[in-house]
Amino acid sequence: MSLLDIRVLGDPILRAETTPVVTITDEIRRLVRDMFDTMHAAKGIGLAAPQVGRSERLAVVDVEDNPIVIINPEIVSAEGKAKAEEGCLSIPDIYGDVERPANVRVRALDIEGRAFEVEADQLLARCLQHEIDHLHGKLFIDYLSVLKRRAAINKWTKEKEKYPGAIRRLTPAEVAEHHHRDEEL
Ligand code: K1U
Ligand code: ZN
Repeated sequence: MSLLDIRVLGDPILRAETTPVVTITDEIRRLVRDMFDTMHAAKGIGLAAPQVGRSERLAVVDVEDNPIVIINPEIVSAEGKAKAEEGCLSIPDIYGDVERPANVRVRALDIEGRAFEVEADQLLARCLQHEIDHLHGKLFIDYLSVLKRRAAINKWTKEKEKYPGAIRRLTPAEVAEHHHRDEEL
């Protein structure tokens, strides 16, 4: 098991389009496992490939102990509107209210390459949309009003000094807590 470094705002990979996955290789399966481990260690509910420096179109989510891998995901329908606070593992300590469709249906491939659909509301709907945005180079701060976005970016100007090279390496405490949890399971 490996914990991966997380790329933070400023790394151009977070703004790039991803490439669809054509073949689910052993290497992709290992990447997915490492992404779940990294997401759990960082206490996130989602993680997209660009956040760990990869350009494949895939992400993992885990809301209320329901781990889901989405490969080449697409939103096939979206309804309603809901506003709630979001954070991002690639913009630590910055938060903002984002309005998004309240309900979505997402079509994707699972880790075996089988097509499936998931219908989601509440936090899962928000998380799926946040992760699919990452796969198209979009970040939650892009939805903020001009003033709130400017405030978030100003705060980030100071925060980013903690992440030389735009890399967030999980702290020894985060890694140790993760290993401890792993042993208990
Ligand atoms: O992609 C990411 O950066 C992960 C991000 C996903 C996300 C959080 C909140 C709303 C939508 C999507 C996070 O997991 S940040 C951690 C966090 O803010 C959170 C953790 C548990 C519950 C709710 C939020
Ligand atoms: Zn994010």
